[in-house]
Amino acid sequence: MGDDGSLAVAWMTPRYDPENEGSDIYIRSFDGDGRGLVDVQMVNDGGRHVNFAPDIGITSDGGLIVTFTRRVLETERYDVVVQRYDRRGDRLGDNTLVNADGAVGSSHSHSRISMDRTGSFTIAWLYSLDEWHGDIRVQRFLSDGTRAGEWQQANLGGKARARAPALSGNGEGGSFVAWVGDTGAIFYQRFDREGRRVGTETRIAVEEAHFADAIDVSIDEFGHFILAWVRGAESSKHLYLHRFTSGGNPVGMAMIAEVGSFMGSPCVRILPDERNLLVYGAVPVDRGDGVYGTLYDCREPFIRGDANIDGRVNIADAAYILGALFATYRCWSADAMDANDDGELNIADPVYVLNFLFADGSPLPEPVSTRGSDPTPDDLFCWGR
Ligand SMILES: [Ca+2]
Ligand SMILES: [Ca+2]
Ligand SMILES: [Ca+2]
Repeated sequence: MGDDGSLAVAWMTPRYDPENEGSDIYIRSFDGDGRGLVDVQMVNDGGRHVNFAPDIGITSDGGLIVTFTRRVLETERYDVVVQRYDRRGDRLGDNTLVNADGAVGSSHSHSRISMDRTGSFTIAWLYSLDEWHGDIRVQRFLSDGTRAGEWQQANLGGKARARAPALSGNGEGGSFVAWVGDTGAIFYQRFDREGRRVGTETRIAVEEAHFADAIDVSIDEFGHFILAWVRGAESSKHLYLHRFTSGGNPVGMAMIAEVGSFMGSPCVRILPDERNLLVYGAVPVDRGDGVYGTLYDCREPFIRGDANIDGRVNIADAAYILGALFATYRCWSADAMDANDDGELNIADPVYVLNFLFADGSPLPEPVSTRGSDPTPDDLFCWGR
């Protein structure tokens, strides 16, 4: 997505042609009102290649940058490729290799892209020597498509079996790379706009964040981030969402966003205005296969004190606020939990609810009878407490 609400999509299509094996990458883009900008067009050059796993970014001036994996059928070589477009959808240069080297037997694949406001961009991908050795590499590019310095290795494990790279940028050139490490845990590493490490490689200390098949991440301008990941057995996949502070501390509990027999790679985005978008391909329980999207909006109407958002205020809400303050309950609505509407979440809020319910205490501040918005805007947001 672009900052102006524009949307660009890239996808893979098999060729279904025995004379011309392989698959191709296509793109299309839309403006903020859903009108077409760039018509459908093929990104990859011809040839007996299987092109797959595309990712796409929108530059600040409306251009598109597409990255994908190219498997050459003759040699079984895997490379990561990038293609740039201007805002009209005209190609800027040709398909260009992202990985500088490509030794026989090694492979570069599963690239992800993040953009920043200056037009430069970052690509992270998986470099694997064999099925036991995988590294996550990161390369920054300037807006004209030239490399900015050397590639970096995100995981410090050396010959560890890292996989499933995910990437998000902070808009200023800094990037946030996440991956699944050889212990099955999810790790991340931040880089600054010069490609230098910021802090150290960090393990996500959440029990559910283990043995993920696919992950995605989105950071905001403050460095807070949301992680989405898929895990589970063959027949039952769970798609999790979890918020973290800029320091990497989990906020609330891991939320199960979907359960199903198939769960494709998730795509999560922190949008402006306290909203978060999750898109995923899935075969959910009780629903048909398809691509699903959910918008989580922290400005949603709420009832004061109704922390578990079941439409009623009772003792369960006091307990839920305590659970959110001192345990790992998910924060559904910070404003609902701010029972005394003083703009802070603390022990005074469940006490306020209990006094209201059982001790003839002060009435709850609006909105109370029907869901509404906060009449006293504050800095409360699901991120923090
Ligand atoms: Ca309730
Ligand atoms: Ca309060
Ligand atoms: Ca308020």
